[in-house]
Amino acid sequence: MSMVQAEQTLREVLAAYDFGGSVENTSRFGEGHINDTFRADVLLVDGSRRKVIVQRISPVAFKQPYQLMENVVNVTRYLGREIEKLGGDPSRETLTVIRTRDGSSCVTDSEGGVWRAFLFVEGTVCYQSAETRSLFAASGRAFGRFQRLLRDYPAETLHETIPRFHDTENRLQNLKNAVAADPLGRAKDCQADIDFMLAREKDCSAALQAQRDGVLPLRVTHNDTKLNNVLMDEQTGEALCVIDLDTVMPGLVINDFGDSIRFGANHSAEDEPDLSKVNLDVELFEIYTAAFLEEAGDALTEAEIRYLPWGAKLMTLECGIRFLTDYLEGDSYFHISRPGQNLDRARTQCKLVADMEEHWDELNAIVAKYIPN
Ligand code: ADP
Ligand code: GN1
Ligand code: MG
Repeated sequence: MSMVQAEQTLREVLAAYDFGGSVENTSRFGEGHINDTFRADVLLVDGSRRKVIVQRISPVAFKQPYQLMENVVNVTRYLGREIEKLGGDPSRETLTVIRTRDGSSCVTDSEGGVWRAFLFVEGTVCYQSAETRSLFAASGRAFGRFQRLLRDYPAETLHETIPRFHDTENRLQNLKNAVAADPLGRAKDCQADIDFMLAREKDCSAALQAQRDGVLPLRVTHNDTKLNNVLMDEQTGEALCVIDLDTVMPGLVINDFGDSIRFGANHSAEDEPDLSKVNLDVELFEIYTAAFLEEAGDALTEAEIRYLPWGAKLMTLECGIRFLTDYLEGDSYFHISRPGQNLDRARTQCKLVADMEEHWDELNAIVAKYIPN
């Protein structure tokens, strides 16, 4: 598929929709690394305005966009029904896919790009870092609740939108392949980082082995639980809506926990070049643990709780491996806004992994408090 800028085909895409008025303005929106996200401002016939999210699904990340949309439609419909049973508002507490004029859940542009539109969840803030403890706790409750709401969802009906997404062993193999090929001659700039990751080869099997041994069960999981994939209510400060459902698939709950810790339990940006600013905040780890388990705890086994620190370490290591692989391969997967950004991202992850190792006993003691007697 040609990789034209999404802006070039956005107009065609808008023509496929009836948003109830005319689109006055469009702009790039959010700080996701994968899809091309736009906000469209619509002037309705009654003179009022609404916003919608219009998104091109990343063709690099997602090879089967129609299957992906089938997942998103079915999961949001299911969540909507569960939210309604609890007396909530599905149009704000989960994503709602807007249908095209001909009733489809997505539209293909003349370049082969696949797009979808969502109701814009108004009155929300999307944070890029855990600015306050209560914000981080709220996100933990949101992802814990997400886990709980989907506990009876028929996992076997979900498509695997990215095969082997959290297969850390395979991610490390991909890094080795990229180092061997080194198409841009970048490996020499990051030998220490490569060595750091290769030295943890055995770790890469920890969760997968537990899964193979039947210790950790497969569940319906989100798989991309960073703080900027949850919208916070502007008024109440409570988490409102879990978004970015492209990777909802069968997976390990420890990975959902772990990815949140990776991104949120520190006070630096994911691409912070000054590593002295990148530190695991153990208190935030504990706050998230308590909040996540408050909502999801009943559904989890003792082994899952015991393995939570592994989820944190593995998601961080894996994400570092992925950033570094993408850096070596020429930044084709994760969007970058400056050269070297994926290398900086990889290095923050290594720093956090090292911190987690340093605090390993402490992290395990924290989760042990939440194992029911
Ligand atoms: P990516 O996969 O690229 O991360 P996301 O689906 O997470 O794409 O969307 C990117 C950003 O767009 C989010 O972090 C959030 O700020 C914003 N966003 C996405 N969907 C909505 C929505 N329905 N309402 C309001 N903001 C949204
Ligand atoms: C991507 O799509 P986004 O920006 O929410 C990535 C995650 C990474 C994350 C790192 C589908 O998340 O796996 O952990 O970047 N999503 C996909 O910030 O690859
Ligand atoms: Mg996102």
